Amino acid sequence: MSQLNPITIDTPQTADNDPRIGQLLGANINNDDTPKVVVIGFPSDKGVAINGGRTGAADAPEAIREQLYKLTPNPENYNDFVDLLGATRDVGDLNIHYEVEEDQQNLGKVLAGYVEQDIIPIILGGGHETAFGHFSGYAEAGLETAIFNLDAHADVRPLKEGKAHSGSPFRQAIEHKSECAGMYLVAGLQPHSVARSHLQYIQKSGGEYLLRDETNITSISGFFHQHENDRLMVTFDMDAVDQSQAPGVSAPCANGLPSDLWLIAAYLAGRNEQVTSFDLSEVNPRHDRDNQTAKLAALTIWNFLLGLSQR
Ligand SMILES: [Mn+2]
Repeated sequence: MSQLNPITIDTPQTADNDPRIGQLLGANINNDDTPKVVVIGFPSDKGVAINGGRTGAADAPEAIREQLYKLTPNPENYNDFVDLLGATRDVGDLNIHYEVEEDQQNLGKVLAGYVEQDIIPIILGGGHETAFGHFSGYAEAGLETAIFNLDAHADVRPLKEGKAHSGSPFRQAIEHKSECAGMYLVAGLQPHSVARSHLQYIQKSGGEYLLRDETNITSISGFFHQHENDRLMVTFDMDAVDQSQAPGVSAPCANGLPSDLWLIAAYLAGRNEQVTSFDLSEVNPRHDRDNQTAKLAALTIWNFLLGLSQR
């Protein structure tokens, strides 16, 4: 059975001279051509449930695509952006079994085939357990990668009763037997939401962190370039953004980052040659307000694509 379920988002109907992302995706590639970028959904929130959070993130891939498909390509670097979209394939959603480890492993197996070929996956989570499935792609392929996480939380909690969850992905990656995890960099941390022992754990494992007030464009771009690996997997947890701008998340944050900074960070990740994959996790449409968070999520992907189109 195929691991991927095709998606069914209506293509927006617009004038010929006003095409939208949904119409442009994959326009330059045939079925057997190799894409430059793939979009893949990971509709799971089982890890959030195990971590004691509010569920709903499983609905995010569809909600994000609905907003993303309606957006225009950037009118400024139009040709490059449209070319990139034309070489980007939306391969659908992973078939989820609601067994976190199994689903993460299955995501890893699909992603391994892409990262081996230098195809850039954009993964639409899911709870933040998505990120360990994302890392598993590198582990499966035997490729070492540094990890950059933009998040209110460190997500290096131990397993719960032996089970992986949305708060444990980076401890799982750091301790993984493949030893494929390079440096772990996490920015946007809320000092009132991070155990001291978890920060010590990050430092002991050779990683680094930036607290929320230290997280700005300069420090983020510096962070992107300081790791020693050729590869950098990037993961964005929507709960890093302020609750007023991202209400639809599993764990809202009263003093999060402004959405401007978040979007620039997504653009910088796209533009950075070393970034080899990207995921966006923890969007929770069940708690969204007028699709505000889904729209910000779509803009996040748009900005990452914009950066990619300018490499
Ligand atoms: Mn997280």
